[in-house]
Amino acid sequence: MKLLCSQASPYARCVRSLIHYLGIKDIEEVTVNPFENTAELLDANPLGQIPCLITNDGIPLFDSEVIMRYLDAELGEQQMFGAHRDNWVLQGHFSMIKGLIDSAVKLRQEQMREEEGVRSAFWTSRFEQALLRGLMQMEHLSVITQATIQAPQLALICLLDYVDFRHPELDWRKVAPATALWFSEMRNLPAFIETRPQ
Ligand SMILES: N[C@@H](CCC(=O)N[C@@H](CS)C(=O)NCC(=O)O)C(=O)O
Repeated sequence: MKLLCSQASPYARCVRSLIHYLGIKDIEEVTVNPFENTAELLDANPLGQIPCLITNDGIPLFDSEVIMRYLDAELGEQQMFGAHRDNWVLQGHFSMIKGLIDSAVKLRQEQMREEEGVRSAFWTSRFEQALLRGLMQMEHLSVITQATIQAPQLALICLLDYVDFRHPELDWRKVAPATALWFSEMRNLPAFIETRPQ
């Protein structure tokens, strides 16, 4: 199998961390810059987005959540999203964290606008506030007290590393000290050290 991905993408990092965490061996990671619109990426994913997994049967799979669910179901033990279809609390936590990754990426896109003048103070503040609200709520959720790693914990570590990497000015530790303490330990697990963006 082939994973079209990049080091910096937090969505690709979720998939790459899951691969390392589950000890999956037969996936070739191919670095792709989505903005170069390579034929390989556009043929597999007309959205032009990474990550995109091409299975051994040639089936292109995206987005990151679908790839994670596929790998967990086919090559894992259905441990990452829970074995029970009624595990809605976990699903809700995962959706929120995935939404926070969206906010962090949109904040980055806003900051990357070439001319300062076209950056929107409204959207910048809206994405920052969503991130801070979500992390404040995280303080009260079982995501940071559960001993095992499942999809929400894995995505949260990828989110927080990305926020520190791209948005060091965002003082999230002040509003989420328990999450910060949890993160300081979890981010050193091998699956996250091996996949951390430089
Ligand atoms: N919902 C998608 C989002 C993927 C995504 O936005 N990836 C970014 C890289 S971080 C990308 O490919 N951006 C290029 C674009 O949107 O045109 C997922 O979860 O995989």
